[in-house]
Amino acid sequence: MNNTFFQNAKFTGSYPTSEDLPLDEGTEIAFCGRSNCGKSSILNALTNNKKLAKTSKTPGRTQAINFFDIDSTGAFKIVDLPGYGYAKVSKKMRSEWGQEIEKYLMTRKSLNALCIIMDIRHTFKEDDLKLINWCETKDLPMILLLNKADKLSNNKASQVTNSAKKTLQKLSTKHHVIATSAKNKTGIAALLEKINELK
Ligand SMILES: Nc1nc2c(ncn2[C@@H]2O[C@H](COP(=O)(O)OP(=O)(O)OP(=O)(O)O)[C@@H](O)[C@H]2O)c(=O)[nH]1
Ligand SMILES: [Mg+2]
Repeated sequence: MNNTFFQNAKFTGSYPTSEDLPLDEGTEIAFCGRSNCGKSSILNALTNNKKLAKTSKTPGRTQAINFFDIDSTGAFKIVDLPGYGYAKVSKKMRSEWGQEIEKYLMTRKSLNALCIIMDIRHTFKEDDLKLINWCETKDLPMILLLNKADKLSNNKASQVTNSAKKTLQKLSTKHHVIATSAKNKTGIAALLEKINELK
């Protein structure tokens, strides 16, 4: 499959709260995960556009709900959610972010699937598990990415991937586990394929 479809992606807006979001129509896939796991980098790798979503070495870069139109009709969107679990943000701010993410997840009718991203070196933190369980409860399809796979040997990366697949095997909701690297594009073609199936 070629990814020319994704290469016309456009940033359409940044929303500090879950109120006043773009119209709840068409289909959306939301990217979520702990701060610094590489959500914005994966989006850029998918769309082959390093400038699409802002990335940063400093965790907590994405502090709003960012919308991207993937096709020109706006019928298919990707949503880059703020990262969770960033310790250096005040408790109050963290809980406000959490609430905004939760409100978005609970109310958004066009949300078709969740792409949960983890750092392959630090899998399954409490917040990740919460999201996975939430997908199961809502019967929402999920793609789990083990990102920064370039930080491990191929052998170790496939060990972690297999073990993550085992952890999820009891889920009844449709799910996929893919080891990715936004840096060297490992797994990006597989991710494109799965998104295309789910959108
Ligand atoms: N080595 C390596 N570095 C990566 C990869 N993906 C992202 N990074 C780096 O990790 C840092 C964080 O990436 P972001 O894409 O900004 O992460 P994020 O999840 O959007 O972070 P927040 O917006 O803060 O939640 C940046 O320095 C990226 O260059 C990867 O696959 N491999
Ligand atoms: Mg980001």
